[in-house]
Amino acid sequence: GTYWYHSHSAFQEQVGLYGPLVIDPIEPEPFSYDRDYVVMLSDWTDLDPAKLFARLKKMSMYDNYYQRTVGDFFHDAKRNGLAATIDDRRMWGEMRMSPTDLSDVNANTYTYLMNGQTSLGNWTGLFRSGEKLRLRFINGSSMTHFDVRIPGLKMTVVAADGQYVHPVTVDEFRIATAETYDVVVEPSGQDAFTIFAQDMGRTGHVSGTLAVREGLRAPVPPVDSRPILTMVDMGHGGMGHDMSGMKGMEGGCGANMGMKGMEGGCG
Ligand SMILES: [Cu+2]
Repeated sequence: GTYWYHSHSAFQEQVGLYGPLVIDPIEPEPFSYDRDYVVMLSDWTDLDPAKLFARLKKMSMYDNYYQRTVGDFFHDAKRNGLAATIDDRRMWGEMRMSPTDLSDVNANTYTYLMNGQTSLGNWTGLFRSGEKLRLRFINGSSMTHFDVRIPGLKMTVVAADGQYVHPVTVDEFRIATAETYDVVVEPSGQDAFTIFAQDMGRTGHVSGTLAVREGLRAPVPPVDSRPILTMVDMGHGGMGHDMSGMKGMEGGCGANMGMKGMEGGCG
């Protein structure tokens, strides 16, 4: 299956001490493919990671360029009522959190990489039309959750974290830090397809290409509009803390935002 290794010493992982591990199975696999590629996503910065960490300790919202403003307050008050808006601001204030805080460090600091290349570097995996490709996605980032899609192609997820899963066909998947997903795709009808990975907070992306030869590109979509967190995402769905409520919240988190990182807070 698809795995990876990384250092747990100091900040060595942030500076690139990691790599993919592919373990060939003894038994035949329950799916077939003609070629496979590792697609490893990561978040790079030229900053000394110790300095980055120190900055986070002093000002955790340094990278959050979308803090809510007084204008947002009046807009929300008009839409939701003054009392509800004050209540909302009080709840966030008491948690000392922000509904626009989706990741502490984002593309305002990081450059996202695909197999060590920027979008300009355009990592390319070759295929012949009609071939089945197995893409071994690995999130080797330090703290970035990516939403991944290949416009024009369905992806069939066949393994997660190195374990086979009942195949599920999707247009997009979210991959949290350290997770791996193996997907099978069958590119045809076009010479090039873009592999597009945008961060969960929609501050940036990295792209690569599946193509019939080197040097091709397909259109790269714009980054989607950014989400705003709600109390449900924070595990405060107003359902109390009984078990039935907790169950509902897990669903709410997954379905609403797909916030993998928040599941701990929900369940
Ligand atoms: Cu680890």
